Amino acid sequence: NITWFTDSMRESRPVAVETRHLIQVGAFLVVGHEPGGPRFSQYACQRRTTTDNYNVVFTDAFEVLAECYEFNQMDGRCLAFRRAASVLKSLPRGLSSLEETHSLPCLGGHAKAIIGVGSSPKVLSDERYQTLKLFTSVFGVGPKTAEKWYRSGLRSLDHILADQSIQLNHMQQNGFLHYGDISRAVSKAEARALTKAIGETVQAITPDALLALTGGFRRGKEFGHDVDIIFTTLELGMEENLLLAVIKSLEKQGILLYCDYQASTFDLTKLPTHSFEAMDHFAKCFLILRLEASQVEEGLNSPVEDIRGWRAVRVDLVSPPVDRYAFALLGWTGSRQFERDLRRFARKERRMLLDNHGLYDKTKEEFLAAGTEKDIFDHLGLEYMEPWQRNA
Ligand code: DCT
Ligand code: MG
Repeated sequence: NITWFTDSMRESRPVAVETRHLIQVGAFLVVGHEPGGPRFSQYACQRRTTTDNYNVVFTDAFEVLAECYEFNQMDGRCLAFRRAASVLKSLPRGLSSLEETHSLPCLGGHAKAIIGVGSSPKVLSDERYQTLKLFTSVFGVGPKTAEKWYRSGLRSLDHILADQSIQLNHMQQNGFLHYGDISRAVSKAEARALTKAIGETVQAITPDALLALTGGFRRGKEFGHDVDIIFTTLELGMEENLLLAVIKSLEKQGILLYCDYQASTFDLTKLPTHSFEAMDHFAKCFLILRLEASQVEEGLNSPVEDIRGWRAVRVDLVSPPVDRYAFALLGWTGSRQFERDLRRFARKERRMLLDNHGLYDKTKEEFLAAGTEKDIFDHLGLEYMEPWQRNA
């Protein structure tokens, strides 16, 4: 007889809980004690969230609305819908009534209204939304450029390519050149093949290296929009050279189709930033790599009529100093919502500042070192969450 406390002891009611649900809600299942404690945290870093989403109808609707608000630069509303989606993703089953939402955090009146009506958002058929979505699907095109093109009357990718007054930058040119390939999802098998290729390249340069596939694939996702890989050398201070040598080697192997290299601007005296949206300061590169069908056991995620025998894939590489590896690994594993809330939790509940570079304790006025992700959870007084439980 296990009770799933949805809000407080007062309002608790038993629900059917299967073993897999027990695993999923983990820390938030209480067996008849801990008086009055709310069981659904407002922080994503306290909700175990796997890739099993039982409320995809609602979370898809919320995410479309969040994106729409993002296009309109209404950050508060955007975040509100992202938070609402994140809460529903952590539920061990599908919502069956509006009443069930009353005990959940982060669900505002607007979100509840959508659940009540159960309809898909009208913006889906909105021309502006559709066009901005299309334009931002091109690698190198952000919301601001998309908006500019929309305002000048452009409505399709062909319109943009035909417009003589538009000067595409190098990244955007490559975004258009490889559009068919990089707008198609990357499979887990493809991500593994690229991790193997990068791993061998790193190994050939530095036998003493750390490397991990991060991003959505580390969280157990089957598909992603890119492949995120982190690596470093055990020799502190040599990480940037390692990344440069890897890029050179990929070029020599003939698989480097595009490279945007960003040198390190990491300053170890700076306090962690408040903003999540800003990129970290480690040496990194945004690549487009050529992946051969022969490298992928299960074959490429390409249409059957595609007989080229290869495809282009977006790959991000980041190379932090080894003493910051755990922070960077935690940050690059995501999800974005999980990371946002981890930082918010640190700031609001612990008077600590966290980002991809480090953790600073404002009370003790000192940086806290970490060799593993677990160390960071420990410093924050949080139960450890496996990467596959961070799909908030
Ligand atoms: N990240 C970060 N700082 C940012 C943006 C993102 O540290 N300013 C982290 C969070 C997730 C990780 O980088 C990888 O980013 P994405 O590839 O965009 O996310 P993903 O979860 O891997 O999604 P997808 O499966 O679509 O690639
Ligand atoms: Mg990714």
